[in-house]
Amino acid sequence: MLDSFERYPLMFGPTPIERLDRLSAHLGGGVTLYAKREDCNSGLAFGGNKIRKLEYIVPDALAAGADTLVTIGGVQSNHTRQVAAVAAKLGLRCRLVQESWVPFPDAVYDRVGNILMSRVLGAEIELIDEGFDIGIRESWQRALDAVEAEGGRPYAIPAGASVHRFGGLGYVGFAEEVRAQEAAMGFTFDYVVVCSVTGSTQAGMVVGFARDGRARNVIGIDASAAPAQTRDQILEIARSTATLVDLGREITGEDIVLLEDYAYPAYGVPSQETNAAIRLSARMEGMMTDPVYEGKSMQGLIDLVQRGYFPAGSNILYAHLGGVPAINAYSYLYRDG
Ligand code: 5PA
Repeated sequence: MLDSFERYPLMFGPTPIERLDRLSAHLGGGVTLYAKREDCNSGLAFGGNKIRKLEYIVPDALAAGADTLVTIGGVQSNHTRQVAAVAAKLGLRCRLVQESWVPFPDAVYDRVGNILMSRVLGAEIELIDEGFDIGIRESWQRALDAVEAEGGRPYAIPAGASVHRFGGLGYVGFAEEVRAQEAAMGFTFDYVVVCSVTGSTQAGMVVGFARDGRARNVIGIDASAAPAQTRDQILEIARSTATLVDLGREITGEDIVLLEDYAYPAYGVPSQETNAAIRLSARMEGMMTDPVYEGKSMQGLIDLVQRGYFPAGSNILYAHLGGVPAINAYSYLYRDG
């Protein structure tokens, strides 16, 4: 589906799929859980899902003759950290707009984790006091204009590398990679569980798995706490990506499954149940997840298994999209483990 698109390799290669035996058994053994370790996909500042997306965006930035990548996220954005690492690797400059998307009071929230790494990676960072919004932001537009005014050639990467015409391609590639791994392993996954906020991860998967009739087997877990906007954005990106890759059929609202029950109390703020899920997957599998994204999709996965959402015997693939560096900004919550 992707042969006609240029890809700039930034990952180690296909990401490993790991069986989660202890967690599966702990949850009753009725289904088998696996994790696809997108969190270990690259040597670029701990990697994560944006690296896979950026493989299809970087060729366009290079072709445009850009000298500065400009993007936006929250203070503890994983996306901005990954863009900073990619810029460093390519020898480009990086300008990050980091907004106050998360109402979290940890004293060193803007000093540790992702933002610490982005600073070390050499990005120029502007902190802006604006609340959560995955849409196109004025602050980002101003940063693009500022780079131009300084004589630079900015390349615009929207929040989460999502609303970019190539933003969905990386996770179409994920589905193709999973299909190849399924062929080698001799079985297919019945469900894929994925965390959604800006939408192109799930959108790409929906398009990629639509090819063999599995669009609705991609179970999105909303972590935005603004699910209507996230759902619209997933659908919009999936539709345009389907056209781009010549899927041969339209994507409709029916193809998008987004569960809204786990994002509470707010974007970037974990509930007690999210923290319990983070501890459980850590203690069962040695697999770390974070309080903003993967802890919430892990909570969703655990809850859905416990509620019997998946038929007995299902093989379920949890897409681990990265994000663990942010846990450092929540140190007080985990002071006793
Ligand atoms: C992010 C996003 P999408 O934005 O493609 O829906 O992916 C959600 C997601 N897991 C899931 C992790 C670890 C993520 O980092 N992060 C954003 C960021 O700024 O880091 C785009 C919001």
